[in-house]
Amino acid sequence: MFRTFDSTPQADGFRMPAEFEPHMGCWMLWPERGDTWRLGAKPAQAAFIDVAEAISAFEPVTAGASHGQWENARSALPESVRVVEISSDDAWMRDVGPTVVVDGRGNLRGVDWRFNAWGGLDGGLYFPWDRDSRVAAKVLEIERAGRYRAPLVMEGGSFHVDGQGTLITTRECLLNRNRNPHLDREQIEASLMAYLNVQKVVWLDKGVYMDETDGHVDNLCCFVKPGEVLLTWTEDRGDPQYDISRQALEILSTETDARGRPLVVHKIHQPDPMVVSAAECQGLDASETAKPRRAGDRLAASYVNFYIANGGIVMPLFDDAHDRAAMDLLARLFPDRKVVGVRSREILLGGGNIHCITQQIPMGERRVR
Ligand code: KQY
Repeated sequence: MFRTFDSTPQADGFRMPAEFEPHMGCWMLWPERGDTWRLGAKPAQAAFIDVAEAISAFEPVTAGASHGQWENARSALPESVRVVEISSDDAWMRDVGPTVVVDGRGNLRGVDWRFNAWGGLDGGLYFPWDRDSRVAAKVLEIERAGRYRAPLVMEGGSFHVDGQGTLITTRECLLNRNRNPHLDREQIEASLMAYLNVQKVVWLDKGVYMDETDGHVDNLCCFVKPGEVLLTWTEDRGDPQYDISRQALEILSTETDARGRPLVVHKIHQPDPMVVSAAECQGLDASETAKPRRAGDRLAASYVNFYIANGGIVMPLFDDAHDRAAMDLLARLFPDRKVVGVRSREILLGGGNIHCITQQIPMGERRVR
């Protein structure tokens, strides 16, 4: 195994780049569990293929698949996608993969967070999660990158950085008693600063309504460039999302970033509220160890859950009346990138979206350290 460092990225001069900085590539996992993905995961696999294909037009994509699914994944994914055998408990690479940090000399290392399936036995989404817990180390091994073992229980979807010292997250997730109950806010901030080399943490309150991750910020709000954020929004005051987005807007409008800049906030209107259908629930395998799905449950649909690739944006589409405006807005906010939409309801049914199933490896040449 490549070296695991006892120090921290901050002490060693490494930082997490923003997602909009250049990438070496992108990692994904292949979906297969029948209690997350309906109909034996076939519809989800089709959506993951669409995402992998879209991203691989911009940067190299690697997908991890289990021993039992490797041949199927290899034959189903485009040739441009490298498929390696990695076992996992599900397919959320954003959350189980490493957070890769860089120094100023082209060196890459990865942060391996502690993972407890979004809350462990206190509201977590499935049990066990031991295979997920080893995914980050395996990715770093294949990438020939050294590893930091971070002391925090958290997931890659629970924060975004601007690459210039600012991190955004939510209290609902990072201060949840089911993640790091022995740490207070200051101690969690200190760990974020040490492992991501940020200087300022902006705390939003809650994530998207009914988001089962305990409010991951990657479904609510992201940086589009330093000093500018994009926030999911609704004009419907009767929708529970209204107060959540309104409150986030108030915080973002009064905050400054690590460099003292006020934040410019762009709003992106959410798709119309959507729920799980009875037929979709019936397609799931019965399970006593995963979160049950019920017909009529609201889905945490958001256009913010997109992936920023080299020269591209791969964004979720929902066959919704707001799809067009969302695409146009992203094209305006990212004028140097091509915006590609992928119909992603099958990913949403599993509880996340395109950002949640992807993890970027930032640019760097010198990995064996
Ligand atoms: O939001 C994410 N980053 C992951 C969603 C996980 C949902 C598990 N059912």
